[in-house]
Amino acid sequence: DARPIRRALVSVSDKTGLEELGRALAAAGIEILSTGGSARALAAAGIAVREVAAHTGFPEIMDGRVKTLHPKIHGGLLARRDLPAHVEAQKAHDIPDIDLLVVNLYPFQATVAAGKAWADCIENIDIGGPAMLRAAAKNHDFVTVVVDPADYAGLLAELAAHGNGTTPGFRRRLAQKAYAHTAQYDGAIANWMAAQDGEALPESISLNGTRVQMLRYGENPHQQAAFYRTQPPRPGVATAKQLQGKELSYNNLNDTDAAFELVAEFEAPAIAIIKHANPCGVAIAQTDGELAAAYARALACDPVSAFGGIIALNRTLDAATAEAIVKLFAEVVIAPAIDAGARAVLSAKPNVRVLETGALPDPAARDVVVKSLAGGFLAQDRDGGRINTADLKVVTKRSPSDRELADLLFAFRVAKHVKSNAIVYARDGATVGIGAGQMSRVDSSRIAAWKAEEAAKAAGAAQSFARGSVVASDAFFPFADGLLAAAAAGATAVIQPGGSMRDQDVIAAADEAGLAMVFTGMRHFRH
Ligand code: 93A
Repeated sequence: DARPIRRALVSVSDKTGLEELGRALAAAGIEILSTGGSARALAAAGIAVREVAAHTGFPEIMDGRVKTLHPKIHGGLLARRDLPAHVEAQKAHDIPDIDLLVVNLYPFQATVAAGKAWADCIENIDIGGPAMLRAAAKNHDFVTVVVDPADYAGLLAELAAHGNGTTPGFRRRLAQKAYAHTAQYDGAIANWMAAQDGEALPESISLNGTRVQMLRYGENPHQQAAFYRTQPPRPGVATAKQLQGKELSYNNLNDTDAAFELVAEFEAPAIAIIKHANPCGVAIAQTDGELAAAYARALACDPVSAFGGIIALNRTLDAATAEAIVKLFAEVVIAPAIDAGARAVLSAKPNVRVLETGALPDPAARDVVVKSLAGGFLAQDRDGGRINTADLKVVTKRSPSDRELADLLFAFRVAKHVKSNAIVYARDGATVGIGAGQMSRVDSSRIAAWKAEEAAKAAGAAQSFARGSVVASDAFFPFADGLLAAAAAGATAVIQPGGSMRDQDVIAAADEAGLAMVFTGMRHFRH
């Protein structure tokens, strides 16, 4: 029950594949109608084509703003061939059928991405194209609609298989694609206009995603999942090139994103090991040449959990660091660049997924973060907050030493990427104990201290790694108990937002324990 195609309308901004398509349609005896530029391109290739203006008897006007917006076009796309009244109207007004519509739209998103002026962007809002796409898609019982040059080959195969016709299922799939495309196109326009007016979170917002791939399953095997890329994408997981390894899973992608956003926080060379979206070790180095050593220090924080982890770097991965990484099983390695030596090392472990991004996500870039909930979704600005020395307020009698200060800032940046309640012990630019995702802050403190002890045991060290460390808390200590647990574990300095009703009690306890403590004035909850 294929429907034969006798007349096509072709109107495309992206002329990719146009010549081959036109030639095949003409060879199949299909009459081609076309708009100015598309008609010229087809004619130049020696393909028989009739101008839409000749077909309608109405010229393109207003710089092309009105070229296909004509009843003879829309009637030809919308007429139900099975309704006598529609067929009568076609006869009365001389409206021939249009059986196939091939349209792609003015490049609005590309114009915005190129940083063009307001007027250019406005002029690149396509009106006639979406109108035709929506009309043809509505009438998919009779009309075939193609919006993506990637579908030309499939169209030609369908025509060849069905005597120059298309089948209902084929037309319906393409109709769905056309509506998804026009919705996305209008969403991009609306979001751009909101952004021009400085509204990060406008009255209504459109989530523009294009599917990159279907995933084997979601967070669990009984859940379906897919990976979508937004426009324009921030550099990161969505723009990465996979150099080797098995297909990425939902959890891989989620964890890899967390890992890469974390290392992007640091100006110094940094390496992080992530499990279940929480770091189990992070370290920074003085120079790029010390990345392998930094990896060893990150690993020492929690060598048990690190097995099967995700490893992210904010520098080019070199052979020495890759050698260290492949000694333990890693699920994913992500870095802005992977040098030839490192590639050779990694290729010996073909299961490891290796991603190269070319760039780091800008930690200060504005972006909207979305989380769905029953009946809607929450949207917020990305947490682009970054604490520097100048933001700190010393609240204890003792001020932190320079070494403590550097570790405090490091630990607080790590804590921003640990699920709340987050407690992070750090020493000499490496985490030594991390407590994540507990309902009580004091539990996170205890877990972090216990982890520091376990790590020390595993390394054969005489005393807990928390001895002589500093500690960061993502939110204020509501009572002195969490802070005292940290002091008992051996931390000498504390960084926390402050702002509790009992700040004075907590400060007094810190003074009594001889701790240095700084307030950031900024909280970093993460859920
Ligand atoms: O300016 S429009 O919104 N007005 C129209 O009537 C119209 N009809 C088709 N843009 C219109 N188009 C678009 O022109 C198509 O969607 C396509 O992107 C482009 C093709 O123009 P040309 O064939 O002249 O290169």
